[in-house]
Amino acid sequence: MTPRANALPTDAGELYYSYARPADGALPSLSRQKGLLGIITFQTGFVGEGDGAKPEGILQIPLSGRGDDLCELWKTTQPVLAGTFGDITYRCSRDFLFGSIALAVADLPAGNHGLIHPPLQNAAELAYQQIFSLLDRHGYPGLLRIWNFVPDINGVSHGLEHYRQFNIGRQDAFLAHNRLPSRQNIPAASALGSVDGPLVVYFLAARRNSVAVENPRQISAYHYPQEYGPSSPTFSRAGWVDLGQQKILFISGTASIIGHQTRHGGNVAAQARESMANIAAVVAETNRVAAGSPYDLNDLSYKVYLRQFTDLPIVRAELDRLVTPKAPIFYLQADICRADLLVEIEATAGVLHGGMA
Ligand code: 3EB
Repeated sequence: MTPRANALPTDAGELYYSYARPADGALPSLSRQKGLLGIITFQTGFVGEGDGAKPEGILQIPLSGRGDDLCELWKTTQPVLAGTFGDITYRCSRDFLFGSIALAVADLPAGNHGLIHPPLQNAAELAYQQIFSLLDRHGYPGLLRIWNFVPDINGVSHGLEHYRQFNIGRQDAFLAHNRLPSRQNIPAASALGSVDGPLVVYFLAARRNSVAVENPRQISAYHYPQEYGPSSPTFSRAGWVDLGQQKILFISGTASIIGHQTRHGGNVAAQARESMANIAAVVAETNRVAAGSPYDLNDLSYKVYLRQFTDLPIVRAELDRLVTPKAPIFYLQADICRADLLVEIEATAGVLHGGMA
């Protein structure tokens, strides 16, 4: 598979991404911008509107609220249409589809044989089934990037950790939609814990798939051994896509894992350094497999998830030594999918910055 085979027409609409703290009351007008694909906030109590109503087009992720109170915004240069499909809300341009789904997590019976599936397994399978059906129906098969927020991710019910339940349902949906035979169909992803509430997933898709990139320092997550759960996590370490004018790299949530094992338990500074070493390895691997100008750690924008937000000064000091002060870094508080991980870092390159105006 050559990266070139994934090139889109050179007039593909450009993709913009930014983080900002909108002025009080500005969110509703932001949500009416031309070309808006999506706005995400990471606060539990929704602020910005007097009557408490949530402006249309804004996805609220129920985190603890201890992180930066920034919004994340995605937009494109082409006209956008809004729609719904099952439980999914989406906006799409000719080239991109940005969607989100929030599913209540309930003890429902599922499966064809009267089996009771654990609730996060159910919710994950339903969410991913709907996402794949939408992408197939509307012809955006390339799932470029996906973010998963699992309520109480390290909690246990039905004898199984919620993240492990989630992994079973997610993998089953990939299999049901025939997306697992090819490793190129596995998206870059992040998986974090939210405070109690629905399973929330948001994603960016395109007409063509990205090229999946793995990390030579880590076993591919889809090959993790059973000690991390009955079904392995279905995500790639990164995805690279040539959109003509833009060559975009989405680096998955990256943690202090070597091989398949957590390193530096209890030491958040060392975990941050190891996570950055893993990101550097993914960047080097992308530069090896992808044609074109090489990516550099200083050209990425970052999102950092801290299990304990009080670790912020320590982690910030580590990152400030490793990347230029100009690199945008967005810090959030969230639980991480393994109980011994204290930090997860994701990164993006090649997306134009701006559009929050
Ligand atoms: C890891 O490397 C850390 O399950 O979608 C990072 C990014 C992690 C995505 C996912 C999990 C996921 O295993 C955890």
